Amino acid sequence: MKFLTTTALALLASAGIAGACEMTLRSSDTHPDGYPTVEGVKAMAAEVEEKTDGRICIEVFPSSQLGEEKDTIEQTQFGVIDMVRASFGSFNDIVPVTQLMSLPYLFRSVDHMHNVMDGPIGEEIAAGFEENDLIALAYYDGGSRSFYNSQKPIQSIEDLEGMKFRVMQNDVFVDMMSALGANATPMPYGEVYSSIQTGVIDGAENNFPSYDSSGHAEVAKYFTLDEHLMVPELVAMSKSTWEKLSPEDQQIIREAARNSATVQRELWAEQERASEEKVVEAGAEIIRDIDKTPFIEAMAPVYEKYVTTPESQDLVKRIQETE
Ligand code: GTR
Repeated sequence: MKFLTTTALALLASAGIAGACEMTLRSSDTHPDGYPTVEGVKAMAAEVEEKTDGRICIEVFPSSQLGEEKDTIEQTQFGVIDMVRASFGSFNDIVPVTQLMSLPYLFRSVDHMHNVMDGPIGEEIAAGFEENDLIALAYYDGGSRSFYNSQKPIQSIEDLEGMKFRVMQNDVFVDMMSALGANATPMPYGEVYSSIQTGVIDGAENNFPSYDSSGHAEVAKYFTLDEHLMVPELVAMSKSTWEKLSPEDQQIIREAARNSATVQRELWAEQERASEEKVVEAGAEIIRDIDKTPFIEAMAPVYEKYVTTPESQDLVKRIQETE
């Protein structure tokens, strides 16, 4: 130490300060590194780090390293984890309004979903998260979800009769399967591959990027493009972490999260195409051009069960009326 001059010491100290994170926020994602949601939060992290001169760092833990989605949401509520990126479907038991937002065939297209989520309805829904100790920071794209299975090409609802499909762990999706005459097996994402492989279930449902990156395409090659669900995805922060931040830092984080949604949505569009191509090359059979009308009509009992109060009826109507 005695060989270092005071100037050198001062330089070292300032380098240390500039490079050191005063606060490191841990963010969870079920998807692997490189997946659009993981890269979206990394883009957010880069902006936050830059705008806070390295004071606030966000570390993304991919591939369910911090736990399965539902568990990590609860941990985020309690402030054990600072952030989580997850599908609205996994928030159903915690934030009631996400049940309505997870109704089958609620959104007509991805553009429709973006218009709803980026407008006043998106703000309203954010308030529902805050009541449950979560701060909604950005809505990400999850495309549309369709059925895939290991047994046979599904062309119609009749083909689903009696088959067993994994769904996310929520009642809306269980009821959706019953309405289609199939059996729902709710389970965490990480258990789906082996459950299909060992025949515990016949298949599952998801978008092309998940079907591809999870390896499900290897064990369930029949993919029916029925697009029964378009479920928004969310980057949320623990309210207890949020309250530790200064209003200025909150603003930086909000802005960076919003900007990251643009990055994520672009990456998403590319990944959807790339994954579709990849699974087809690897031997998946995509059943297109099916008649969706019977699928849409079959959902009537699900809407009857969940859209019961005047408030929920009004919300669904406003969503349907959004361009
Ligand atoms: C994916 C979604 C994940 C997770 C998963 C699942 O499409 O991005 O957040 O919800 O589906 O089915 O569990």
